[in-house]
Amino acid sequence: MGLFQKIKNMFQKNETEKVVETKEEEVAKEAPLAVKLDSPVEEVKPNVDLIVKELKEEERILAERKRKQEEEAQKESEKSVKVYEKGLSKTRQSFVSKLVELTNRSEKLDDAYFDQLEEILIMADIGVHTVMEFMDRLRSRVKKEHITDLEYLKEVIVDELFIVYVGEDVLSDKIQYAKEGPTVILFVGVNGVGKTTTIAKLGWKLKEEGKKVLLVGADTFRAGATEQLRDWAERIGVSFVGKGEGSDPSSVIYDGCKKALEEHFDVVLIDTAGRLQNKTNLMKELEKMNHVIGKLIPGAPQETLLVIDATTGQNGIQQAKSFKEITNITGIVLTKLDGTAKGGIVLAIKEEVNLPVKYIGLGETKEDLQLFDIEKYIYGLFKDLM
Ligand SMILES: Nc1nc2c(ncn2[C@@H]2O[C@H](COP(=O)(O)OP(=O)(O)OP(=O)(O)O)[C@@H](O)[C@H]2O)c(=O)[nH]1
Ligand SMILES: [Mg+2]
Repeated sequence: MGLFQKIKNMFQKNETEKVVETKEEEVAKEAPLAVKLDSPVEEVKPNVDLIVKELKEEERILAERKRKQEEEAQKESEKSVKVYEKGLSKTRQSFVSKLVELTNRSEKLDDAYFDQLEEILIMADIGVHTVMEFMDRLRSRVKKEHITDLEYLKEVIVDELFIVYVGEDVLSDKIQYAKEGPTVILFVGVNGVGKTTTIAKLGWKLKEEGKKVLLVGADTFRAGATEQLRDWAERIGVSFVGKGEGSDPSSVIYDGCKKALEEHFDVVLIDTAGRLQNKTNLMKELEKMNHVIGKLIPGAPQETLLVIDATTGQNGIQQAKSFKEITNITGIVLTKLDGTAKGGIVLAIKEEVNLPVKYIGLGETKEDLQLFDIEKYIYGLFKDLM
């Protein structure tokens, strides 16, 4: 089955699964009871009745609990799909409506059609190389499958975009947690991209998952940066370590890691200053930070996430290339996707910098940070086509 159908079925499937499971549960519930009820031994009957009653009650409670859990998971998933839908609406409106328009006004699949499609994709910031690869794949598939139906072609486009993104790759989009001891995540990125806000959103999410979270304010460069993070820590109800403006970021990190070890924190999120003006200095500073972290907590930082502002388009891609040269970036957080019509940048990052997008920011509230999920992303983009 193609991705288009798969995503289209995503929600209906959830519904039918629920119905099927309920039926199975009912059968399972009846079976052991039938045996007990058939028992011919008279004397123990009152006992059997009691046991049956208790069993029934226990099963009812278990079934109820399971149903609630499933309901919660379903609600979470629906909520997350909604955040994607809403956050990608700008991109969808410009990108998909252009695609629909093109399909409506074209009569056949000719060179003019392909040229205009190419233009639409490039306008969405998908990135020239990705678009080229995609167009080649699409042209050869059209030829091979003798596709002439423009409606069907829309489905093929969704499928092929997915394939271009996933490729043969094994890049992990999940956060790597330490097997033991605190997991340290270092956030880097230029000014104003959304590092501090992302840390707050992620801190809140992890706390909700039951983790003990520590925020470390190692942006000692910008006035007010420490206070901004401290305020967030208070608002989301997690711990905080920070020093005054101008102190050595590595010494703040030292204090943070020490506290994390002594007080058994699960996750340490470190905010850093966003400067890329002087590459050599930044590289040295990051080296020092990594050294301090690794010395106190072997194997850490488990993740160094580069935060990029999606509204800056190709500029963001350049930042990713530069940061990749100076330190070991393990993933990208792409913020402000809600503020751009060029949400195709997700695909360009993959193609041009070959780093996994781990989280995306789809708005300013704490719920708006989402683990990147290619299927929800494609659904968010193409939902009007389905
Ligand atoms: N719409 C939208 N706004 C966002 C998102 N993420 C962050 N912002 C906004 O971007 C602005 C800058 O965010 P910060 O978190 O302060 O950025 P920073 O990288 O820490 O900035 P510096 O500390 O100055 O380097 C704030 O107004 C945030 O509310 C997002 O996903 N969507
Ligand atoms: Mg900041």
